[in-house]
Amino acid sequence: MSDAPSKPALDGVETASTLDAVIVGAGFAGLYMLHRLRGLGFSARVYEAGSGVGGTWFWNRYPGARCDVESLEYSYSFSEELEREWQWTERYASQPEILRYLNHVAERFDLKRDIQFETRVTAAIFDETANCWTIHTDRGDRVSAKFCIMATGCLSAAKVPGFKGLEIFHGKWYHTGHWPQEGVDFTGQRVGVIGTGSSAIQSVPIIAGQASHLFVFQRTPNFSVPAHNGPLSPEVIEDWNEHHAEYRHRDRTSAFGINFEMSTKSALEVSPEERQRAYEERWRRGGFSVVGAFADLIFNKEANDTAAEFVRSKIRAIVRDSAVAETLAPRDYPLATKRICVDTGYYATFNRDNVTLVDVRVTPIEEITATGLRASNAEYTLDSIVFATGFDAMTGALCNIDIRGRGGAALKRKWSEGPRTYLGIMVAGFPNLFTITGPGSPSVLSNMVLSIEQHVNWIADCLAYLREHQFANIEATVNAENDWVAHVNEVANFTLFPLANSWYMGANIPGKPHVFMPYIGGVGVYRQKCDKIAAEGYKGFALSAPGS
Ligand code: FAD
Ligand code: N01
Repeated sequence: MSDAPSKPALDGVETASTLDAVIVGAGFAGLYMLHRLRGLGFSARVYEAGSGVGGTWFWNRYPGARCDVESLEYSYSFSEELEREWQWTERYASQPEILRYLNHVAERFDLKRDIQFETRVTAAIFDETANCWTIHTDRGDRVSAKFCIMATGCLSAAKVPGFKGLEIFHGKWYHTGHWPQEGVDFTGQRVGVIGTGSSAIQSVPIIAGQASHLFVFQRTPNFSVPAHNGPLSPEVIEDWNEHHAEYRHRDRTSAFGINFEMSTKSALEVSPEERQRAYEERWRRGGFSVVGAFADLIFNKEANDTAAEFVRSKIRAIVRDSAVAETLAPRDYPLATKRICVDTGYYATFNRDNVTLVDVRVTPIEEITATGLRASNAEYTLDSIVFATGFDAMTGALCNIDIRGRGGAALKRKWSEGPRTYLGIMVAGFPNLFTITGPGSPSVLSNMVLSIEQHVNWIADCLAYLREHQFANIEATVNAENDWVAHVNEVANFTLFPLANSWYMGANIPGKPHVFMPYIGGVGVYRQKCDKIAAEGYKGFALSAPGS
């Protein structure tokens, strides 16, 4: 395969070069993909819109940002040396620590020399005659590559709602997913946070500690469980160092890619006392563990109601004002069918005198004004507005690129009624285009670093296979794609997930089709399927020789 290097383009200058692969994005996925391809002797270049590596952890610098999968698990497992030399300090690492880690990885494996920063890929066009992808960037690059690998992230297309009047606001406004690198000090300010998803739930307690007054504008309350974050003890670290191979294997074969002890009992088969004990014990442990308290919580509404009521009772116990507690208590969707949040002091923040919860279901936001925000019943004077309003998840970053496959067909058009993929890795009609953690894979329903490693390894092995067997192209067949989409839906409909208006369903973006996008069959089961398909000579994919 070609190893011709090419120079980065200057503004407005076009370069034409042929690489084996272009990778878009330099987060966890893009970095490891580059490392694997290099190891196999492929030439590859990464284009990254940001000015540094890290992806999610480069952009989301809002106060309180940290992972909610435990640090020891939310990290790469591909290098034993890396595993041994990096020491996490907290149960849930903060954004700065994860960003330091990713910079360490980039430097340790000498990745930055093949990454072109501050360069956004605008189009990727499949040239059927030359049998390659042409990638266009906003800096004028035009590069051809045999393979195009999208590592663009599932939660990277930040969404600011189209409120009337934002352009006339005299104060400052921010989106949590595009936080200024220099940080923001809200000391003494009147601040409005719009949204109550994970980003808000992490940032609200900290902003409340700085602001003179904080208004939290809530449309839908979220279920949140305590993180019980803290320093990692020497015993925990020692245990991990000794047993991580075993723990990583356990995670890879599990349902969600994390140490998630799942009870085998139904919530409905035990006594109320036993149920309460189980929930209390999980609440004490913290993190996602409450969802594993019983085997049927994500399948059976009645069972789920018992867990949801338990969390509501905790909210009532923490929040002193009973009306505020009731407003914070979710009722209209089952627990965990929107991503459950993991917090440090979120509900207790509403006991502070300088914090006001505004229910925008009752009093909708009408417009942003020069001095703040007008809801239907009141005007709020604000110095700063924080949009914690989420992302055009899973498909947003891909559809923001003009991706054209065979016959000039646009991916965005193909996905206009919901994403269609085979395994979440490839799309029929788009040969040699790969999507890491794409829709139709476990992706956002899992420990994403683990799912990223699985996809990257599968793609790297696939490219090596094609080279070894002298195939030029790989493409998902329409039949395989149809069967996979049907399977993804069938499994989702077995659960309570489709009952929530969540971003998993595309429900947070006006006009986006309501389709459950990730695959909930479990990461262990999914991995087996992917491995079997590869072992059977890439069943469901059409492989073709050069020129055929
Ligand atoms: P990203 O990290 O999103 O990186 C994608 C990169 O692609 C970005 O840098 C972006 O700039 C770049 N890009 C996109 N489009 C283009 C383009 N057209 N041209 C050039 N560059 C482009 N997951 C977990 O499993 N556990 C957690 O605890 C967890 N915490 C999270 C906390 C926050 C605040 C958020 C937002 C997400 C969290 N996630 C978590 C999900 C997280 O996104 C993944 O875990 C992981 O970081 C994704 O890595 P990635 O490389 O696939 O994508
Ligand atoms: O975004 P979200 P997020 N008017 O979409 C509200 C990961 N993550 O950035 O629910 C008023 O969850 C919206 O209301 P509603 C994690 O996977 C992880 O918080 O649509 N409100 C909702 O309350 C997470 O799930 C961590 O009714 C509006 C909020 O904004 C994902 O990223 C931390 C509105 C958006 O919540 C996204 O989380 C952060 C409008 N017009 C993120 N539009 C960890 O803890 C939207 N909202 C690891």
